[in-house]
Amino acid sequence: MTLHDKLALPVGTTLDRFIMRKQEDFPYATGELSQLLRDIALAAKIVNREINRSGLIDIAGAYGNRNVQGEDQQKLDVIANIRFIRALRNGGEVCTIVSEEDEDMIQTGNVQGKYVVAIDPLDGSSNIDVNVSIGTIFSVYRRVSPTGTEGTEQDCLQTGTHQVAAGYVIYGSSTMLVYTTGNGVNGFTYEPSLGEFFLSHPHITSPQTGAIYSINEGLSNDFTEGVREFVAYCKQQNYSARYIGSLVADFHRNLLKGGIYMYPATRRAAKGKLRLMYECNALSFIVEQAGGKASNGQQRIMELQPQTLHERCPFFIGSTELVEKAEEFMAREYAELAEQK
Ligand code: P6P
Repeated sequence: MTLHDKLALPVGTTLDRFIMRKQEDFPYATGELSQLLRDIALAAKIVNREINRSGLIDIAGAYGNRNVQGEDQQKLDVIANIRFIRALRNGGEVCTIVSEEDEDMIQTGNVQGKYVVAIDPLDGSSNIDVNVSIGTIFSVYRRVSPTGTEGTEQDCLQTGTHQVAAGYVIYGSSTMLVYTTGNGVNGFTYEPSLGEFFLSHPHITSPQTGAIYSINEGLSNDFTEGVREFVAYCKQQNYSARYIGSLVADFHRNLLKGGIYMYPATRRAAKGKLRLMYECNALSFIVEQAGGKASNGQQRIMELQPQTLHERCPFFIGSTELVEKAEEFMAREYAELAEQK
């Protein structure tokens, strides 16, 4: 490389340019999904700025309401929800949104919009005040109802296999957007001085196995025997216990390094804590595209048929060999459950 070349190293591929180049991966691509992804990236840049300032302006802390999940809303939950809904509404491509922060479907008014988005605008927000990484998680579906009308529950309650795109934003030591449109997984790192996401992690693939397990062991007394036995197996293997309490942060680390994240059913949460529509399906699409696996302990997450917008499911996601080992430990209890039916 000549001195001249060294003087002005290329800054890399922006998200916009990457999306446009990949657009030809889509049959009959008319640019609407590309526009939708840009709308999400715009909202992510705005939310990133507000998260980074939250200690300086009065937007940290509790909002004073409880969301449909019965969880205390943080001010930034509300702000992030507004930002993503507004960006998707203004972008015009999305007819209906399912958000963790809203009990009912949100009609954007874009009745010609071909897409539906399910989103957790800010997951792990209880960690905001202690400066732990948090994230946004999103899924994109093509509507099944005719354009020209409002989106329907049928548009929203599709299995994860029908996702046309999914991704997450991690607001951490750096802010990254990681997404898939079914042609592999790519990661983009935000450069705030330029206001752009740049391709930093092309073609992300997840190790087939790993030595990290992520689960809230404080709930161990509530775990089923199979989960307890798998956790004991991880300890026998001298795996590292890593649990941040922020799904996107735990998932992102395990995606890159190999490992398994688990939020099983417990006595208090018979179907687990995490939501199928806007947490489990999105991350399952990502992990499968990266060579990993995601199940509820017995079934592929993306084949679960949602019955309600905010339903929860037990969640085991990460390196294929670790998820399959966990499923082996749980097989006996699932067989016993099947016999009882
Ligand atoms: P627990 C955050 O509330 C969240 O939804 C995930 O981000 C996180 O992994 C999990 O819940 C933590 O739950 O019960 O271990 O505090």
